[in-house]
Amino acid sequence: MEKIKIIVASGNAHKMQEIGDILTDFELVSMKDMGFDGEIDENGSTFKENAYIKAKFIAETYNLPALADDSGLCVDALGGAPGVYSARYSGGGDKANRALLLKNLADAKDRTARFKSAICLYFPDGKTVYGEGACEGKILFEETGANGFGYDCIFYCNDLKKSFGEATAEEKNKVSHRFRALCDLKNKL
Ligand code: ITT
Repeated sequence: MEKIKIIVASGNAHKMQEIGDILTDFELVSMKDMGFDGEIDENGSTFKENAYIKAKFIAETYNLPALADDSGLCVDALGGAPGVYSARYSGGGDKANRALLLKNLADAKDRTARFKSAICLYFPDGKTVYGEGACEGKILFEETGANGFGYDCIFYCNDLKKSFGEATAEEKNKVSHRFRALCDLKNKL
């Protein structure tokens, strides 16, 4: 049977790779491949709202189903920050974001944290399906491992008993917030 074509509304190549490795039952194309090279204003206050904004924009632009992931790291001792601001936490990219988070947690007794992901699949007729997932862990005291992206090397994953930076892509994709959100979405389709 022919696979349904879905545009992945993300400019993050790491996310694209993970979504492609997990969601194998669809034909996925990147928004870049569709010719989109702009920014989408993510002005929502929740992961779900931002996933909706990105998926709707791309689905309406190209008149095809579009899927977006909005995700981030939520740290208990920081009241859930950086949360939806994870990508823009320091204003200086992934390395600076990790450094700021470690600095802000220097005196924290509790380093409990979780990655969260919200996925929105938006169809051109306006129908939406959502998936949500989380992955529990702790913030490490220093960068550990070189795999992954974003906050992976400072996140100790409770399920894997090691950092996401030390995990292979296969290991991460079996337990991650993104994997769980995509499973939740698939169950609702
Ligand atoms: P798109 O919006 O274009 O998809 P983005 O990187 O801006 O790409 P988000 O707005 O959802 O994506 O921000 C998510 C940020 O949260 C991301 O840049 C990382 O810093 C962090 N993050 C999310 N999932 C992660 C993961 O699996 N591993 C490490 N960091 C992650």
